[in-house]
Amino acid sequence: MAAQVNSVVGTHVWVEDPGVAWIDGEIVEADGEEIEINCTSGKMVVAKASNVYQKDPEFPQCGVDDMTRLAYLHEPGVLHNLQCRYDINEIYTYTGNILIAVNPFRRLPHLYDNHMMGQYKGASFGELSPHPFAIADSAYRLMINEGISQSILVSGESGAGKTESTKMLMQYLAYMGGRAVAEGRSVEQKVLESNPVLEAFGNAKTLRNNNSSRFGKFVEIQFDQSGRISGAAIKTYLLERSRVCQVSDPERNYHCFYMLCAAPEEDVGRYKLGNPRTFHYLNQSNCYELDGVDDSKEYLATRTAMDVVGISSNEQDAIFRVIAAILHLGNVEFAKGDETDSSEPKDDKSRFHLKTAAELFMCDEKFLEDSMCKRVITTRDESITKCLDPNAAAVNRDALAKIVYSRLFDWLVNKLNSSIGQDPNSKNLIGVLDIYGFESFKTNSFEQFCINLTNEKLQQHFNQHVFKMEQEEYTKEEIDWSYIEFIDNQDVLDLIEKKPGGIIALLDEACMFPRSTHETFAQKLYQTFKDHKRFSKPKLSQTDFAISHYAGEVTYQTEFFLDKNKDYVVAEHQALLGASKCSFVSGLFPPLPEESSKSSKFSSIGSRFKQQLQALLETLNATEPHYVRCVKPNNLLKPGIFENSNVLQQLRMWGRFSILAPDVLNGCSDEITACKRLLEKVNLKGYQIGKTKVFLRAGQMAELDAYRTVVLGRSARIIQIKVRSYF
Ligand code: AOV
Ligand code: MG
Repeated sequence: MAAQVNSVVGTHVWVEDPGVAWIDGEIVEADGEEIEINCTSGKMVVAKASNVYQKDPEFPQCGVDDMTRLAYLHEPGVLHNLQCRYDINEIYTYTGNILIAVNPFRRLPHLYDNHMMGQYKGASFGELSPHPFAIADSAYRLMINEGISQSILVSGESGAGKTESTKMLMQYLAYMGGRAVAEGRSVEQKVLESNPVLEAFGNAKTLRNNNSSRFGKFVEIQFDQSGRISGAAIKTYLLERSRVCQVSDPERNYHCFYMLCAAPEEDVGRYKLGNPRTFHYLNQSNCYELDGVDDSKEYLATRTAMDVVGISSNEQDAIFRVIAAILHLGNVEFAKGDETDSSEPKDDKSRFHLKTAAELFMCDEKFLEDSMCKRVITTRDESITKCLDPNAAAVNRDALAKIVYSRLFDWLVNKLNSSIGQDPNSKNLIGVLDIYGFESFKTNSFEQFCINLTNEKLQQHFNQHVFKMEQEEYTKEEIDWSYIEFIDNQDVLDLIEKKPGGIIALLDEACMFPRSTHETFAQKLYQTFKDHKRFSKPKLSQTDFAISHYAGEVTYQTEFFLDKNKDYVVAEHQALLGASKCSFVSGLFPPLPEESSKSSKFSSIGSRFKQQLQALLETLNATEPHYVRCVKPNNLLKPGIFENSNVLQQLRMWGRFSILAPDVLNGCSDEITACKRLLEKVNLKGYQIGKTKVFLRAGQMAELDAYRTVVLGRSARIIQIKVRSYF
């Protein structure tokens, strides 16, 4: 490997450090491959020359706002630049035309006000400080000028700032595409206010983020001929259902439950609610409040947002009535009934909650009880009513809560779409994608599996985009690009998605065989993928499996995979709520079409999700993409803390991300000749000279600098050369 450094005594360098990833210092002795460094921390370190990187002597104190302007585009340089900027609240940095956003974990309101939006309007890209507004502005202008649909893809791990960035992008697009005079509730106002509504019902506190999106979201904003917003389509992806009845400490259930418990007395009284600590669906975790969040205010804000987006007050009442009913439902406990293996509400308290839930759902109380404690089995000749034991009844109760909640969420999304309205004539679209970030917890289930698949797909899209951009750059420079390496994660995607034979296909197969269990499913995975590079079986488990994702290895627990993959509504639940006297509730359970109620064809959540992702990627592929990559600087979710190793881990998972620099040379033949001569003279090999740029291999910039130090003297920086780097 080529030396990464000019190993002359006195040179300032970066050297790896087990604590803070990289530290800087000065070479005090260089003996071939061995280099001794006096670090600024006071430590003396001996390192191999290939592990030491040149520090830019001309690095400005506040960093540079575009990574491609770094003389040394290596890992410590990139990291140092982000940190210097973060320290002075410059949370945004470009890498070419990709925006890197480091989460400040503190409000910076001046960054996003109207004045700021005015500044970015019409400013050319790169003229002002890096900002999501600049990305949105450039997408908007490309759409207007070239008539090509655009997309802005926001990625990063959980809690990195995707949802916040997405809101700023939407805010700017609404500003650009808004009407000067508000005509009642304008389309753009509705588009913006859809965010707090969706967050109230689809976000929750997790270990990684106090406001974690538990669904994926793609908002396609439609513009008319004159560039005004004329409609929008919101698509959501797979809401995490299990959270409705299962919360682990110190996480929370969906925000709306706590908001409703903190609502004005009148509402709380009407729904017979009270302290969230009294509800089973909330008190499985000890966390009820969020730092800096007042749920009673959030309740009112959500109501206001619902007004803006056109949800009537009757509908709002029905929505919160259903939310309250779910809480009461969760408090119905079961005890053994009179018949063997039967069950009934445990005590008066359970009966009270059952009665209240029935009232709120506006359905028959006895019918509700039976739909949880009994199951009708229909054979060809007869129907048999089977009693469920208390455990099975509780599982059944949770299934009811989950299906109601998920139907409610879907209703909200449909309502938002119909209220905002679609413009069927719009040819100009800007899509903004905000998905759930990569997750790896102590236990990871089917939800994490789907979330991580989404991230894996998006990563592939990013890789392809960067590869294409580099190819174009090389073609423009008329040099050979055949050796650009394409960093690929197709093997992980195949492992998960391939049909037949991938994990999702095997899971579907397992779901269709009545005798399958999670054990047999896991065994099948072990057999099938025993030689797969990205798959492994953890030593101490007979049912877990691990996938080596682009962002790291995740171990999944198969226990609930089969159940969670099955997409069905218990017939009794359908019948119960379909018959509700409340048209809102019965509307959530429209009658099933004849064939589908008869056919027992298995419907798989995993496969449907896979298809949705495929469709999303096809949409994205028809647009010109822009990227915002969010970075989470610490896991404490606190301001002012920039943990090197944490950030590095996120940078590394992006793979190569150096987009080549803006033009630094004009294609003047004299300069090309000068470059050639210079490079020949210092005996560099493997570089390529393009029309306007010289492409060096990693480490060659340092060689050049060494040569310069020796021969030309410090000030003689003749040409600025950018280094392609691979991380
Ligand atoms: P995520 O969307 O990437 O996570 P969020 O956008 O919810 O992450 O950001 C997490 C938290 O970080 C927010 O609630 C804010 O407190 C803070 N934050 C992020 N960006 C900013 C910003 N630009 N200014 C101020 N605070 C910010 V997840 O949804 O979990 O993957 O599934
Ligand atoms: Mg989010």
